[in-house]
Amino acid sequence: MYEMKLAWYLPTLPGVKWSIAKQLGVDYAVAPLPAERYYMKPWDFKAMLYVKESMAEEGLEWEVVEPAPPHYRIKLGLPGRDEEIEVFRQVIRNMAALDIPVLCYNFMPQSGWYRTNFAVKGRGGASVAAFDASKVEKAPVLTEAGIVPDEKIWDNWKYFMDKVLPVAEECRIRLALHPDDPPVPSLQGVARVFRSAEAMDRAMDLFPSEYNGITLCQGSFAAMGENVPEVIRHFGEKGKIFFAHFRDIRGDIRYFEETFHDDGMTDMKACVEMYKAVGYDGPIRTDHAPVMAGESGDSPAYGVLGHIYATGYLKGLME
Ligand code: CS2
Ligand code: MN
Repeated sequence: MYEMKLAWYLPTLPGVKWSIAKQLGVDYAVAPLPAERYYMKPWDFKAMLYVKESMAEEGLEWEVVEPAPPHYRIKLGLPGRDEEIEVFRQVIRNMAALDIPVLCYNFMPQSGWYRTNFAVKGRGGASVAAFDASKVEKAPVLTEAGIVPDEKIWDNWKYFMDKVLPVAEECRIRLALHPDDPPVPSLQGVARVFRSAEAMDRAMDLFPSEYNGITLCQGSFAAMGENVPEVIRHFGEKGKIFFAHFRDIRGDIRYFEETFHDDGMTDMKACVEMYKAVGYDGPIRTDHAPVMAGESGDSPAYGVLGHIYATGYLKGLME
């Protein structure tokens, strides 16, 4: 079978999802830093250690830290960003000590990934997440950040990379920049710059380093209107894919809905063939799936049944 590292996005403590992942034949874990416990911060070495060890006990290899440590001030360039950067540097050093090779981060200010509706009905009535630009554009006021132009976000990212990339290089940890989702020019006046393949290329060119790479989020690139297999070729040929998000949508940047992984507008078979063609052998996880019949909707895009289905579909394509 093709050698990409099939992973699941998992919580940091043992439970049903860990067991289901193993029952699917998934051996790699993508996980956030653990919740604060007693006197341990999420980025404390001891906290990351018990997650790594507990997962290993269950036959799961913690391969990717996602999402990244707190970065609200970093993204907006606010006072206190240096303290947030220091936490990033500590997490990277901890990752090196724990043999966790990839850090997936994004630079989406203020909201991270964003949708205008989590109750849209997809195939068979499954609940899917949707983005309708016309709805969020109705916002009556700007946010507390005011107008933040592209250049300011680029400057903030460069400031962050100047201080974090050297530590990643020293520790041999791969920084995998996730494109903006949705890849709109701005949300309520705050720019989103990683909204095109060209912008992701610019990010790679600004810091030419074998530890500066991307998360190839197929759904985000699809929303950009990019040809996803070609994007995989483009970044894969340069060895810049550090992590892959397997998901799909229908629509465009004005309006899109998330779909089952076999029911979107992307040629998913061509994507998997392209990962193989460029020799990508890093981690890949199923990203955002519909919430299916009988499931509660309290963790949008992250139910279990849709990810089980997507994992089987991806495994079939890999085989
Ligand atoms: C997602 C991420 O938007 C996306 O494409 O991959 O935003 C991911 O769901 C979150 O960052 C997980 O914390
Ligand atoms: Mn993604």
